[in-house]
Amino acid sequence: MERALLVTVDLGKREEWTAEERSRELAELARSAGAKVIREEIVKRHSICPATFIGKGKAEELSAFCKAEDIKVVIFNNDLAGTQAKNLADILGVKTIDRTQLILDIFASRAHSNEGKVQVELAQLMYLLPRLTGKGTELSRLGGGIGTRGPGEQKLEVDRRRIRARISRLKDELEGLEKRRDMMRKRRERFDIPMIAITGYTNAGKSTLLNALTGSTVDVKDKLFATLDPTVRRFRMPSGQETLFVDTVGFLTDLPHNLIEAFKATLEEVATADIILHLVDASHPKAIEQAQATVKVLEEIGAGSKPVITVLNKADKVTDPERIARLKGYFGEAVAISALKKEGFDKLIDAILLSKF
Ligand SMILES: Nc1nc2c(ncn2[C@@H]2O[C@H](COP(=O)(O)OP(=O)(O)OP(=O)(O)O)[C@@H](O)[C@H]2O)c(=O)[nH]1
Ligand SMILES: [Mg+2]
Repeated sequence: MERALLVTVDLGKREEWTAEERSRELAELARSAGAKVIREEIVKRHSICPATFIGKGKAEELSAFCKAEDIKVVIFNNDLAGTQAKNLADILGVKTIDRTQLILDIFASRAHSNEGKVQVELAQLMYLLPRLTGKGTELSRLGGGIGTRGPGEQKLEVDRRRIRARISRLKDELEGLEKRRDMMRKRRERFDIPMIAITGYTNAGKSTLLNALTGSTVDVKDKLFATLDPTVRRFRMPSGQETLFVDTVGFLTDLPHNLIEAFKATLEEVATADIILHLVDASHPKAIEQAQATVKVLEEIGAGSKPVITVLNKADKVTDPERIARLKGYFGEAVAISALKKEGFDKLIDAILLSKF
């Protein structure tokens, strides 16, 4: 496991997530990428330092810490500009990556299908392109591990012209895959099987719900972004009606835009569904903010006007009896379930039947 130092800059603005909360989530991401978080540093500043982001003095202080603690990677919670990343790596003396690179790295390690791999490589190259300075030697300096993995790992080109050519080839390939998907969708529509998309923040329990309902065996992990490729399974309603449930990639606050763009095809499974189940981890302290981030992504992918059923999952884990009632109050209408204990499914199915049939 790579020993990691996390750095979050606190500009003192009042935001929905405090710097500490954002740092907690970054630590979860880092853990999901296989890092061992040694320290979470919160740097308070009035403004960003254009050259080194956190200021030269602070960077030198952290550099000493990295040496003393054998840190292998420093992960910044904000997106770094190309020059900032370069200057920081020079001072820190270890691999320096930002939140987007960390997320891309997790996606890269989870991509199994051909389509998933193409989408991840596309997102990685789109991230890289505007950041290449000069001849682009940054990649070789990274030296393996977190932040450098990917389907295109061996191929990650450093030449702008070749990257552009590769991006357009990958886009063509995706278009071909999308056409196939379109055909499958049309076939589905002809048979009039309603499609229900399980969506929500990463780790909300989407795959657990799919497995519990349909007896499927999608990988369930207490990790962020365990699922990347969509899985579709049949489910017969008690009324006998056949339905299809789809489990897809989870959402996150400030999901890198390149990633959303590259994953359009996967996310279309959600946008074209008849009903959206919005799974919320009711036991998470930031449940409401996570739900807001999910709604934002749903709007961004054109699923904003679909019928949505809010599902408060992990109700078994909620100890405060008032909490579920409070969350129901916040969301208007919501169904509380435990995907793990298979509780509340009757009410969930009632809600689905009410909204569609
Ligand atoms: N206590 C409790 N834990 C749950 C419940 N549902 C899921 N979990 C746990 O939450 C973690 C994440 O579950 P997943 O089903 O992988 O979540 P997901 O939404 O598919 O996550 P990603 O694919 O990573 O976005 C696992 O450790 C599950 O065992 C629940 O109802 N109660
Ligand atoms: Mg999953």
